[in-house]
Formats: sequence, C-alpha cells, structure tokens
Amino acid sequence: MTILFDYWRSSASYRVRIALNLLGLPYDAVPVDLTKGEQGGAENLARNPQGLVPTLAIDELSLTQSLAIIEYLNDTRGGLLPQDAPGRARVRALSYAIAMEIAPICNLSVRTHVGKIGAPDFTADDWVKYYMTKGLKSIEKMLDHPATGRFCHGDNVSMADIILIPQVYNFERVGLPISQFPRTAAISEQLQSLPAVAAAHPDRVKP
Ligand SMILES: N[C@@H](CCC(=O)N[C@@H](CS)C(=O)NCC(=O)O)C(=O)O
Repeated sequence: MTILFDYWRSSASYRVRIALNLLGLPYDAVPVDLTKGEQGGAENLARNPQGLVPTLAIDELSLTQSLAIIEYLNDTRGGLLPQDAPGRARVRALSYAIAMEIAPICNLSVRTHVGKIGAPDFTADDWVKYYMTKGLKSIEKMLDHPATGRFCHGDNVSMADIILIPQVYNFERVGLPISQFPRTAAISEQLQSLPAVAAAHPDRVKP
C-alpha cells in the first residue's frame, strides 16, 4: 500500500502526485492540513522531521523531500529522467532552478515571515511576485535550448516538467500571467492536457 501524506495546495505534494500518476502507481492520500498547522504535529513530525509535506510511504520506506521521492521513483520504476547523463544533468538543472531557487523563498513560512517584517509599501505578495517572476524568467531562458521539445527536455515528460507545473500553478495563483513566458506557457499547456497531470491538479484533489 502506497500512502501519500500531502496537502492539496502544496506544490511539493503536487509534484509527487504528478509523478505517481505518470507512473500509474495507485496510492491513498492522507491529508495534512497546513492551514491547521498539522505539519508541526507529532504525527507528521514522526514521518517528516522537517515538519513539511509531502511524505511518501512506499516499498516499506517513508520518504521525504519531493525531488528525492521523484528520483527514488525513477530509480525503482524508471521513466522520469532521461537515460543519458547529459540529459539527466539538464533535467536536474531545470528542476533545481525551480525547486531550490524559487520555491523555498516563496513558501508559506517565508511568506508569513516577510509579511511580519515587511515595510508597509512592500508586502509578502510583492516579495513572492518578484522572486517568482525572476525565477521563471531564468527558466524561460534555460528552455531556449535545442534539447527543449514538446516538453522541457525533448518529447518525453521528465522530472523537470513535474516540477514546472506546480510552479506555473503558483505563478497564476498570485495573479501573474504565464503568457509573458511563451516557451514555459506552451510546455505547461501540453502538460496539462495529459490526464495524469490533470488528475493531480489541486482542484481535483481538494478534500
Ligand atoms: N523541499 C521540500 C519542500 C517541502 C515544503 O516546503 N512543503 C510545504 C508545502 S509546499 C510545507 O509543508 N509547508 C509547511 C510549512 O512551511 O509550515 C520538498 O520538496 O519536499
């Protein structure tokens, strides 16, 4: 039995839902309600010492960190990273550019803290919009590459696409138009037409 401890609006959870769906792996979802602070409760801390979501219970393991989970799924099931080393390096670079450069500085706890210390003319919203735009601008440049195809890397869905989709969702959620980044927008549209990706959308899994 595979169990995903997630939150419907969490982008890191959204990544893992997409990966599981793409691989056709059935799972049960157990919600950890971030709005109620359940991530910091004893039950969640026992499975995820950082007090975050997602956690994936699979193969008698309890895995944390969405990128590590996706890499594990690739290592054990295949299909989420290219076969060749240069391709894997490119997919990882795109994934890390989002997961390590954009997401951590725009997450809930950072936004809350910026909101507390922010000046009246500089809100947490301004912070998030600034860094998300800066980050996706870089992604758009990285996608200006001969290896970009229908998806981020060629015509097969990879970890980079899995990481991109939730970031695009967050970007649009704060009211920014993804159309300003045409390559990113085109890939996102292709991805969202895939049933496995569409089924992982927060609105589809909202409790
Ligand atoms: N790098 C982690 C990030 C996980 C993360 O930040 N999760 C957020 C939701 S997207 C969370 O649990 N936030 C709760 C909090 O900040 O208290 C991963 O990829 O799994």
